[in-house]
Amino acid sequence: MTTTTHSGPAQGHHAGHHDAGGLPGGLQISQDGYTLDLDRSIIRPGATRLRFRILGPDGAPVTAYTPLHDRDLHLIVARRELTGFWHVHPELGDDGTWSVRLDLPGAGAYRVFADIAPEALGRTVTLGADLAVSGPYEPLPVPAPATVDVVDGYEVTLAGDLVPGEAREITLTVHRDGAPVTDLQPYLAAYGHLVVLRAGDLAYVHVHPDGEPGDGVTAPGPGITFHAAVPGPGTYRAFLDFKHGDTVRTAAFTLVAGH
Ligand SMILES: [Cu+2]
Repeated sequence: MTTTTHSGPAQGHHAGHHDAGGLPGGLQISQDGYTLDLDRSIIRPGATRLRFRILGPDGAPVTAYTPLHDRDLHLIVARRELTGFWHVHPELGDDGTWSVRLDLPGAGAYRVFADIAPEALGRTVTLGADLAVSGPYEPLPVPAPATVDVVDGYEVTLAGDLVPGEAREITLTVHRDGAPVTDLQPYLAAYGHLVVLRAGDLAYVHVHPDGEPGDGVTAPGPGITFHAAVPGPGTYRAFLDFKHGDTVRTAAFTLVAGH
């Protein structure tokens, strides 16, 4: 999934695996009758409020959703070069308008993903739309392949390979000051959320967490295990959200699948 990879009642029915064309999720602004309708597709750098609606097959804003990992909608924003990533949870107004505060730091090309399970659809769909932040900017290369990232003093290591067309186990291990972190906090019903995006077209790869807090077998670190299936060869960027010390942090990795 999602996933962030989102479980819940719709788990196992994530978009990207089941649509007729076999397309990965996130590539389309409109899919399965549902459309991501951004209020604005060009914004200025800095703090702003992004508003959007999910339009249903009848053209009306959707207000009934099945929660995925405790939320009705997960919004992912990424720079197209995959050098920036935000995972936020907008609020739904009575009129079907979602709204969220965003603080995108600089000009550039961004992609917005809405991960949802409309109640009437009965499964997950990931819609994607372009968002431009105005101003001059210099495109950057996708970060080089790396399986270790350090964020705020946490060293996160990724083990596992991505193989096109196969569900593979990926384990992320969290250390701090050289010691394994064994008291990760649940965040949205999991010890970690992993979103994997393909460089070049930003295909959104669904990732399923292996186990969840309170199931009696899943330890709160240092390892967090996922199953990921990438749709083809290419370069992928994986973003892990994890919570410790009451703060959610994101570690990022670049992986090459196949060939
Ligand atoms: Cu989320």
